Amino acid sequence: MNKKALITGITGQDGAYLAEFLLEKGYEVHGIKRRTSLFNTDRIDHLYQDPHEEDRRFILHHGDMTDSSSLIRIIQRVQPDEIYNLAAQSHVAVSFEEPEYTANSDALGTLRLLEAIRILNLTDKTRFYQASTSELFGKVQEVPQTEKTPFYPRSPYAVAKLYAYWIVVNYREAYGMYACNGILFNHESPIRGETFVTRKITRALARIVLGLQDCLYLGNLDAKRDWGHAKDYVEMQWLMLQQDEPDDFVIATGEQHSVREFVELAAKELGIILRWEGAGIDEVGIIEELRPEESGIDLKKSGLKPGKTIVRVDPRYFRPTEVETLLGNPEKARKKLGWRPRITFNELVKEMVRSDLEEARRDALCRDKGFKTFNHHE
Ligand code: NDP
Ligand code: GDR
Repeated sequence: MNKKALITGITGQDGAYLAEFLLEKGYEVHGIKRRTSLFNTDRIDHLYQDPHEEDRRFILHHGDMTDSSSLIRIIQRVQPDEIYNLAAQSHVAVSFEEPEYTANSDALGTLRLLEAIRILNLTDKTRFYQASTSELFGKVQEVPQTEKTPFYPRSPYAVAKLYAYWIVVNYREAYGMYACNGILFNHESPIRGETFVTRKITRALARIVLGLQDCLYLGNLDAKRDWGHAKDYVEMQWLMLQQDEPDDFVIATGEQHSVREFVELAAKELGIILRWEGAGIDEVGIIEELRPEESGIDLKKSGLKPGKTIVRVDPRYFRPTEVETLLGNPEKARKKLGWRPRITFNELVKEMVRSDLEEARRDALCRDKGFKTFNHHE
């Protein structure tokens, strides 16, 4: 019998990579997607199996983290060996605009899943993974951060995730459930949501190079993060559920870069050497030099020239309370789980840039053939 996994948030970045990973391991993978007015399954369309196919191993169910009845019904039907709770309103800046919804889906949503396991008498069968976050550390109390570093959340998102973290610990202790928190630091990929800073940068710079966009507007350029690759991190989510005892783990690379450095590296990948001028909200990124021979990209058609400003600061992207710096220490995961990330920061940036350049090329082709293309600035 194949093991059965249920993934909430299967349409998201991690959900897509995890589904792929578990299918390769031979699992029967069930996913919860919410109802949307347009299709939202782009990231998992390549895994889709027609409901009429026999021996399907990839099955989607309609449900929502804010709706207990749907969660109980799905868990009852699937009887999963493992639940991966990845669903969340996951955007920190948006959580300041939708704090109540964020708490409902991210905090209470986690409780609803744990209660469903209990109500359905699955506490001995179903193992539970919670997508916890480095945002719990917020205003950091210690560098680098470990499983023992005190939490100090700095956004409605992080506060909601703090509740989720502790309710997982509580259900583990109270009911003996196999439930774990993966305290994951930022992880990115070519399928990262377009409004997170890394993807916003690689997408905008690729579009600038093809003349589809004029400028990249960013918030806090000094923010520092420990960025890894999502592909490496989903393996870890699975590993945590394969141990003798449940435990919580920090997952990080142990390396830190600023938003400014990310921009510089992504630009360099496209053959653009940037220099920075000004300070604070007046700081701008200007083209210092074009090096098409290094990137292999023909920059003649781009109309870009040294001296042109292509990055500006826009205070609308500042957050009411910011997390300035995060750096994880993944030593426990390394020792106990034998895990270490394989993909380097440079490789990550390169892969994201190349992928967004492909996407921009498709848009440029449409434009050149007279079709309309749209860009969302967020
Ligand atoms: P994404 O934003 O890419 O995906 C979030 C998923 O949750 C999507 O499938 C989304 O559906 C779904 N979702 C949101 N609200 C609901 C709801 N009310 N009911 C059902 N589904 C819902 O996030 P990531 O894949 O990047 O992250 C996965 C998890 O890990 C999240 O919980 C995030 O908070 C956490 N995390 C992420 C880190 C990162 O760097 N990526 C680091 C640490 C933690 P839809 O597609 O319809 O929007
Ligand atoms: P984060 O990721 O808040 O760390 O949460 P994000 O990429 O949104 O921001 C990282 C840092 O970059 C700064 N920043 C900007 N951010 C965005 N989105 N847009 C901008 O224009 C911009 N300019 C500067 C931010 O202020 C911040 O300091 C992510 C999410 O995946 C969470 O779900 C997850 O829990 C954490 O990572 C770990």
